[in-house]
Amino acid sequence: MHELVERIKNKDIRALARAITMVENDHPEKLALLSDVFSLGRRAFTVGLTGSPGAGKSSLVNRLISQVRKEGKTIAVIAVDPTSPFSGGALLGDRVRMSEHYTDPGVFIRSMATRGSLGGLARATKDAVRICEAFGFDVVLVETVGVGQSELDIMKIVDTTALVLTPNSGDVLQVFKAGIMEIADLFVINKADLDGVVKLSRLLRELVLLTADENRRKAIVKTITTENRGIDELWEKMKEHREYLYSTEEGNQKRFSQLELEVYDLIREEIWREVKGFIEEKKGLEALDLHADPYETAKTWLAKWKEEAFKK
Ligand SMILES: Nc1nc2c(ncn2[C@@H]2O[C@H](COP(=O)(O)OP(=O)(O)OP(=O)(O)O)[C@@H](O)[C@H]2O)c(=O)[nH]1
Ligand SMILES: [Mg+2]
Repeated sequence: MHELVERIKNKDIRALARAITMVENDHPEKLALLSDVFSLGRRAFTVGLTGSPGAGKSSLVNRLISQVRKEGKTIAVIAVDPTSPFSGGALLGDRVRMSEHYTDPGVFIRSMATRGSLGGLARATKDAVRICEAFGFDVVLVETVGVGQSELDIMKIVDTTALVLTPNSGDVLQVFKAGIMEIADLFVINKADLDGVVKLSRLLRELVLLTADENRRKAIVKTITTENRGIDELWEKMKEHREYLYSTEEGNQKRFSQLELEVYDLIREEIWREVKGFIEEKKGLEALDLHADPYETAKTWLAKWKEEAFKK
C-alpha cells in the first residue's frame, strides 16, 4: 500500500493534507494513491452545499459542523472555489467564520482551487472527498459556489446536495436555471429573517410539486444562521435523504448513475492524458499554423495514437 495511505489510515492529518495536494496538482502517483485509498473501504456521509456567492453557505457549514459534532461524529469540510486559482486565499473570511472549529481534532477544513487538474475541479474534489473518507471522517461536506458548471458537478460527487437560496436576491430566478431543480436533493432558504421568504417558499413549493416524482417530494428548509435557527431540521432532512438513497430502488439508481459517470470520467481523463503525452512527445502540434483545421488535426493525431497503441 502507498506509504501515504498507510499514514492516512492511521489518522495522520499531515498525510491527509499532503494527499489532497497531490490530487489537486495531478501528481503522477495520483491514481495509484486513490486506488489504495478506495481499497480501505471507509465510507462517509457526503453532503454538498451549493448556492450563489454570499448565500450563507459557509455560515451554514459552520453551524452544521457544530450540529454534527454534537452527535459525536467527526466531519471534514472541503470548500471549493471555482473562481480562484489559489487554494486558501479566498477562505480567509471562512477562517473567521469557522474559527471555533479550527482547533477541534474532530474537524478538518480544507479549501480547493482549480489549479489545472486534468480531470477538472470536480474530479479533484471527488478525490479529496475519497481521501477524507479513507481517513475515517463520518461526514464529508463540500461547499461550492454555484457558478456555471460547478453547481451541476456537485451532484456527481456527493450523496446529498442542498441548494442554498436567499429571499432578498435574484435567487428566485436561480431555480429556473436549467438543471437546478434536478441537482438539488433539498432546498435551503437561508436568511429567512429577511423579507421575501413567503414569496420564495411559495414558488419553491410549487416547483417542487411540479417536478416531484411519485415517491419523494424534496424538502424545503428555512434557516437563519445568525440566530442558529433551522439547522437541526436541515441536518435531519439531509439524513432523511441519505436514508432514501440507501433504502429505495430510486436511490440505488442515483448511486448507480454516479458510479457510471465516475468510471467514464476516469476513462476520459486517462485517454486524454495518454493522447496528450503522445502528441507532446512527437512535438505534434508545434508545426501547426494558424489556419490549420482543428477537426482534421484532432482526427489525424487520434488515428496516429490509436495505431501506436494497438502496436503495443
Ligand atoms: N441576515 C442574515 N445574514 C446571513 C445569514 N446567514 C449568513 N448571513 C450573512 O451573509 C453573508 C455571507 O455569508 P457566507 O456564509 O460567507 O456566504 P457564502 O455563501 O459562504 O459566500 P461565498 O463563499 O463567498 O459564496 C455574511 O455577511 C453572513 O453574515 C442569515 O441567516 N441571515
Ligand atoms: Mg463561503
